[in-house]
Amino acid sequence: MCGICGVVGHRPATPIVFEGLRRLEYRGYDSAGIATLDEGRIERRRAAGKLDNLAAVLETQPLYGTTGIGHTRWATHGAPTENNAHPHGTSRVAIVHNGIIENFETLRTELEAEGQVFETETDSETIAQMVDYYLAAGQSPREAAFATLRRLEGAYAVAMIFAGHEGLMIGARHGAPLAVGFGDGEMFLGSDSLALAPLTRRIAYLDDGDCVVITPEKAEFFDHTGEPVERKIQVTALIAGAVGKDGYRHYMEKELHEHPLVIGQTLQRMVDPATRKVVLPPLPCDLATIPRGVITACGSAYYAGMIGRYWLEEIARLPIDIDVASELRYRNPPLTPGSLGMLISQSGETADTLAALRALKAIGLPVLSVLNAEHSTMARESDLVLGTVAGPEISVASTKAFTAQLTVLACLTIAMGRARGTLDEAGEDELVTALLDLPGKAAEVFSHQADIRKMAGIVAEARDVLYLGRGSAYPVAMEGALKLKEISYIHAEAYAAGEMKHGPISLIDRTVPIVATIPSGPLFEKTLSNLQEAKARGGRLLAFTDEAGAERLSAIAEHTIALPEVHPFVTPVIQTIGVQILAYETALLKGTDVDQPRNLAKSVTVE
Ligand code: HGA
Repeated sequence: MCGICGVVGHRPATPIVFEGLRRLEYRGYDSAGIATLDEGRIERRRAAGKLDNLAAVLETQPLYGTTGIGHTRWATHGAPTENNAHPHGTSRVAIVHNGIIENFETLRTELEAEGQVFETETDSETIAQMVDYYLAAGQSPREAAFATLRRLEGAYAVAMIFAGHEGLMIGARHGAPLAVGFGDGEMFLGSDSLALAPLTRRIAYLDDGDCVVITPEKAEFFDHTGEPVERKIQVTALIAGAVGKDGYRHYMEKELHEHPLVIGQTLQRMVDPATRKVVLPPLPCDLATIPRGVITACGSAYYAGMIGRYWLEEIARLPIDIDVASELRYRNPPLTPGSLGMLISQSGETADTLAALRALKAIGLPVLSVLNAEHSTMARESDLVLGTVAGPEISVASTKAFTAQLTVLACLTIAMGRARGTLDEAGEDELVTALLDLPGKAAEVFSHQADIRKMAGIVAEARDVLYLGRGSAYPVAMEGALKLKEISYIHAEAYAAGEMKHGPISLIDRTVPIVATIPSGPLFEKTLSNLQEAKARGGRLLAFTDEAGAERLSAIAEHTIALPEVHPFVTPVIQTIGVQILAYETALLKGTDVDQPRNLAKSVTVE
């Protein structure tokens, strides 16, 4: 959340920073702004709303100079207005900030008492005012920045430029990501490698607590004690072309169509084609003997984790504790020593999941993370990373990362079952075959898109929608409801199908459609009975099933989608694609901003 981009060099800074912000806009789009040094003077342009508004401002009031910083905001403190937009600054300094300064009220009171005049409602402005205060007292930019950073509590990635100091930029990170890009006579700062992708492939990531002093020729890194340190330059494989829409109307549409590809790529990494065995890298624990697993994640990744729990418990007989990352550590659960911590995150930067990772490590659990961003903070702090190979996911609503996470969790389950003796060779072969069939079956789901669009016609008219599922189809229902809420702004709730009669059944009437995720298999009959109960009360049923379940469902449901027949193990993957397409089609009918829904941002780097 919140994107930061900066450059010091020899070319005009504004277009470079602006294009960097374009690639970071998925992280926040409440407002945007850029500051440059124009003949040594700080100049700022800011605008509320999306980057296009800033572009319009820059058109009439261009910004000159070769040193610049920019920001896309997802507001935490202060309304999303132009006045609260970053960069914040004075005549001496301009800063951009991602994170939350938790002691900002104390610092603000202190600075106001010293005569500093604040202009915004944000926590972030405290950083600018404190640096300004130290500069006014005669300190150098480096001294003022370091002195300020020592006073900050909370989380930050920050970039600063200083009046009269062309070619100087100072960055720092504590709990929020920041990367330095190395160019030819120019250097860059960015929230992630995506921001820097077309500018350079040579990137160094700041460690937590690091500070970096950047000039066009070099970057000097300092650790949290202020000691100079080296940070390795990595050559990233990411190319700019990977982040286009490829002719699709939205990134979400493109990413939905990438489901088969990313499942296939992820399997390629985890399954040996010669032996058809799942091969994991060396693990931080012995899978055969771990007593329990703890899964934690946020949002869609949490639902992927719930499906993982069904698999790990049923197939590998591993008891699983699971909770959302923002709650896990507050419960202070008495975790069994020797358990394996398992985290799931697309960005690897989600603040709540990162905090949970640290909490699990602090009590001595080994941590395995299922991550899409392999250069992320979580990747660095985990004992083992299983990569999801989904490529950049730009749409704020996650789609392909989810099925890639499921693919990894399915492979982990197989490896775990083998190690624990709950899955014999034939069983492993059957499940691996089911996985290898998945990319083709996932592609077949799109042949139902027109029918799902008809279903969306009903959903788009509703104010409230219920999603129902049993077993591993229950978290799929949760994912469907979340996706619908996120991008169509229609209220949706998911219930375990058997729970409906314990409360939500009172909601049912003609105006509340019920979306059921009901694959054929052992739970089919019981789920069908729950749907009959809803039907008997006037509920309009919309069902995602498969060819074997379609006939019975079409007798009671208004729309039935017969998704491709797959092994029961992998039905959640196929069903997920169905409910995600439903959310997308509904959002199209509602005319919402599919890729950048209101109030949201991807990569939630604040708690
Ligand atoms: N607290 C700052 C930055 C917000 C942020 O990083 N969001 O992810 C603000 O509200 O501007």
